[in-house]
Amino acid sequence: MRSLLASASKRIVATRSPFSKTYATVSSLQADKYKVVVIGAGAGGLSVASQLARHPLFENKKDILLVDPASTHYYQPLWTFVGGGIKSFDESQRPLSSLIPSQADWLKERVAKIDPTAKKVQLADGQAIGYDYLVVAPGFALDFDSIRGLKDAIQRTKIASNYDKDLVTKTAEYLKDFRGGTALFTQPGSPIKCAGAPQKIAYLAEEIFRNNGVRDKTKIGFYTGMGKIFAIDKYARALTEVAKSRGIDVNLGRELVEVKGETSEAVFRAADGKEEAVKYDFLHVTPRMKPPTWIKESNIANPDGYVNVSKETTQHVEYPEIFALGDASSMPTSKTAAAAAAQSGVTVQNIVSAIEGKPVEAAYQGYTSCPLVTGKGKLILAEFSGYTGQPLETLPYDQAEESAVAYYLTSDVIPYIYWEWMLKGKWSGPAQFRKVLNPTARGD
Ligand code: UQ1
Repeated sequence: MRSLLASASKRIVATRSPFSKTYATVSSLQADKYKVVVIGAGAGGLSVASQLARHPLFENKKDILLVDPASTHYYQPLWTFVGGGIKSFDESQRPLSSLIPSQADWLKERVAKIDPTAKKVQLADGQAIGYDYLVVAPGFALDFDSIRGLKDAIQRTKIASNYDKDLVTKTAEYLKDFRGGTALFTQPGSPIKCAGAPQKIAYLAEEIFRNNGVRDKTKIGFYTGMGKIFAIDKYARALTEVAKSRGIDVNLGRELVEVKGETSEAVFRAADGKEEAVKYDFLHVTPRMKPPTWIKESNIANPDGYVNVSKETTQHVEYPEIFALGDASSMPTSKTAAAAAAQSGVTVQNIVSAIEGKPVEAAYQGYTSCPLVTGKGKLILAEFSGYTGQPLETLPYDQAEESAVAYYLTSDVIPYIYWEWMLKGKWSGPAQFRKVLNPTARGD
């Protein structure tokens, strides 16, 4: 025990000093065990940690530990606007140190594995930290490597991706400089975060090409491995119309499997295994995504590698002290920050109930939202339950219609809600607003 404590105190953590507005960069861990350990300081993890930190149960003590090796937190929903040349990349990032709640410690370290029986998180540096409750929210890893030839082709040809912090600014640059030819936009056939984003950038690109006078020299193709343009029929119908009216050629059931940099060709595979090569001058890639492999290695995964939780309570099906939310969780809904927000409220309520010895019964109903930008000042605000497939719209109009109000809500109001409310533990989705603005919508 002594040696464990001694080694724990040697670990480097960044923690905020309660006595000043600046952030101490290095301090020591308070303990080798925390009441709640949260893995991942993304939208879901930070939101849960901040809500717990505001709860009286955690008043005046440091009993929450966030574990994340990142130095920077990104508001990834902004990256569509960054790639479209509408917002600066800088607006999407903040130092993670500035977002850690003062009631929590932050361990800037990678997780190697969890031992759910011993209730310990093994860290990449070989050390371990104990927990009473564990929140698993590490998000998705991008799998660019599963596309053959992509790495080489990125060096030789104009390829970008709004899903990557380094490639998103390339999207803006290449679209601005595009002088005609073929622009292709891809989406894989497996779950990704923000499943609308691969087509949003096609709409923004089409508008940029028109404004730059090169649209009539340009062919635009959207290729998706999915069988539909969008999972929910109501929005799929509206988006199919948008794509048609903008002259975007939509190809369903076609997944990007290879890029040939030497000949500037993208190779798409159909469900029957047939492959087709298409020449491109610009290629926007959405890679496959997967939960971190240590989830499987820790025996807390479902067969697909996601943390195996109840889709209602967010509690692990086998280990009641483990909860999970966000992209790496098994909850079968569309993976978005809006979903993580709704899941965070339920997770916090249930952890508090568990600590207090009460039944864990708060239930997530699958709420998620996808703000589908269709141009500057135009947006289809999809809001629905991924569990029922039914719309759950907050605003008092038909949200399948392109709207300027929904655009400015998404470009300017929701980022404020995210930084100032969600990450500070004061937002778990728009359900309260919906009750007032659209009382006949039901669901969460
Ligand atoms: C939302 O709550 C949320 O999380 C902060 C988002 O993530 C960025 C969203 O995109 C949306 C649309 C919501 C829902 C909020 C409203 C006001 C409809």
